[in-house]
Amino acid sequence: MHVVATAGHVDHGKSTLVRALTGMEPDRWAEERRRGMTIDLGFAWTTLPGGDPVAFVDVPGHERFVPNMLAGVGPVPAALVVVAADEGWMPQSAEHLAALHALGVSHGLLVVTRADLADPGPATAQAHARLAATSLGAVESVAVSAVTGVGLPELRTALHRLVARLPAPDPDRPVRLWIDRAFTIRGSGTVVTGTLGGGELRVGDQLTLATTGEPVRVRGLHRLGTPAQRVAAVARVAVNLRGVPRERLGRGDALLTPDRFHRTDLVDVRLAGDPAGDLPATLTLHVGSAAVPVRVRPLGGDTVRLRLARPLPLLTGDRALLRDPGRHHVCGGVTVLDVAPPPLSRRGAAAARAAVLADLDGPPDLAGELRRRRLVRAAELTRMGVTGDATPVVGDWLADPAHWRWLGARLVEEVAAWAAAHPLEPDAPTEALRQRLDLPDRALVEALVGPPLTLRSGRIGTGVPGLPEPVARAIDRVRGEYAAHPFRAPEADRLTALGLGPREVGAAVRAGALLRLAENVVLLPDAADDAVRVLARLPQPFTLSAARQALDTTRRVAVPLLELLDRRGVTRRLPDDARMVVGSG
Ligand SMILES: Nc1nc2c(ncn2[C@@H]2O[C@H](COP(=O)(O)OP(=O)(O)OP(=O)(O)O)[C@@H](O)[C@H]2O)c(=O)[nH]1
Ligand SMILES: [Mg+2]
Repeated sequence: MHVVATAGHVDHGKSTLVRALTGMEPDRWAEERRRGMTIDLGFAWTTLPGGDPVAFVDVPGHERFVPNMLAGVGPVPAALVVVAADEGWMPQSAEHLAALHALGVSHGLLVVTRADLADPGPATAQAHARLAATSLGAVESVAVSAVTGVGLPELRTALHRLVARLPAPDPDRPVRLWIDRAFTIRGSGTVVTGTLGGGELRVGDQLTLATTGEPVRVRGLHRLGTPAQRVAAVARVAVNLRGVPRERLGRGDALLTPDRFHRTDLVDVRLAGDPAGDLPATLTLHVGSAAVPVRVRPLGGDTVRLRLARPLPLLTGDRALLRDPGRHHVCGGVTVLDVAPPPLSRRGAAAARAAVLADLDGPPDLAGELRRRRLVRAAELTRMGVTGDATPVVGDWLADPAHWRWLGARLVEEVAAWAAAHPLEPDAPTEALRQRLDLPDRALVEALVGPPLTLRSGRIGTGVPGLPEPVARAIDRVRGEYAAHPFRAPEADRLTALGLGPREVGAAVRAGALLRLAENVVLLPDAADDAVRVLARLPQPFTLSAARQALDTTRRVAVPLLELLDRRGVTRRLPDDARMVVGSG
């Protein structure tokens, strides 16, 4: 299916044309038929000569209803620009064309209607010149009369050629169905309609409502008035929703593939045409079927920052338009450059930001996005509309390669700085390093560890932790003094006299220079293995007293030492409290 919108001044014959092409009534409301004027969007469809179905979104031409017109054309890729032969180019001909141009619509036809009332030549020439200067460019034109039927067969074949030129939709794109109507059908519940531009919908799909973020389920689908299990883009589609009352949704909301969109109320955009300086401070942003008031902050050049009155599910590269509702003036199109821009707090930040944005052109580019964001979760980039292949550094974190190398070097510096400030505890806690490097996740710090750094029980240090000189010297004295009685633990007083207070002893234990058996009971590190060799020579099993004598030590040392050996599994304690050596430690 293809979807084409109408455009053109009030009373120029848009609805009459759609009626003549489809045999369907686009003006749905009694008030529209009474006043002979379209107020809201109308929908009708037919089959083209090639067999392709085409659906029309018929828009109102009256200047009061331009917002309705914009909601209709927003998601539609092609337009029929309608001009009456007897009236020629008129104000809303110009405003509608400006809107199509702002949205970048590049496929269309010029239809000069009411050709039975006047020579279509002058209106055709006039309109052709206007269209040529826009995104539509040089389009085919057809003169028609709905009264005599002249030109309608030619229009059908021109439509066939037009839709054949439309780009193929991407079936893998996430769904973002901008809602243009919401109503209730008795027995079915809430139904919404819209133009599906990409992806596909299936009965049973779970989707997210853009405005509230709440989940909804597809209960049924209709395509051109017929029930369907699945509807692929491009299509006009009606979606029967489960789990949401009619009052909670309306035009401007959207149905989204869950977790694939970033709802944002702050975007940086590039303006097409008008320089930023001339824009009023408040405008209305039209995108899809949504219209949201925005505050405009010029950044510099052709870039501005928009603060939206409510968040929208926007993607990098989206086209939208800015309109001044007071002056009935389409100010121009915008291309979304960044849906999650950094705050501008410092002086001069706006100009710096404009310089960054100057290099962007809308279509998202992964390497560039990583360079600017430096560190970002893959899922977050996807939600911004940036896709591509990159290998995460850890989890789903993606990093700019140059930034990652810089962080690695910074980590080595920070670890060295920590060691210098904490000589007794030279390994730095990962959390402290995370804060120093201002990283969002501790896993990133751990992922940065590589030679010369090592990760040991939640701390990061270089190689084997060294001991400060005075502590190392004191340990050497202990070694000398206790060589003859390796199992006689030095008393606390003696340690203090050697310069080994509780902090120094702690550092030596962490560095593996002392073995702690209990509070205030330390031995040299090889004592445990030596003890096993001595005990293995005793008749098995042996008592605590026999062990104490063989090791030439006191109960203060023997009890915790044997418990340590039990824990290591080299001795086993028997029910009568005797022990035996069961292996060699
Ligand atoms: N003679 C003649 N009259 C036409 C033709 N097409 C439309 N009209 C008349 O022009 C008037 C306006 O037609 P509509 O189709 O309602 O115009 P519209 O562009 O849909 O108007 P809005 O939706 O209000 O913007 C109606 O009275 C139509 O009967 C035509 O080809 N020939
Ligand atoms: Mg109409």
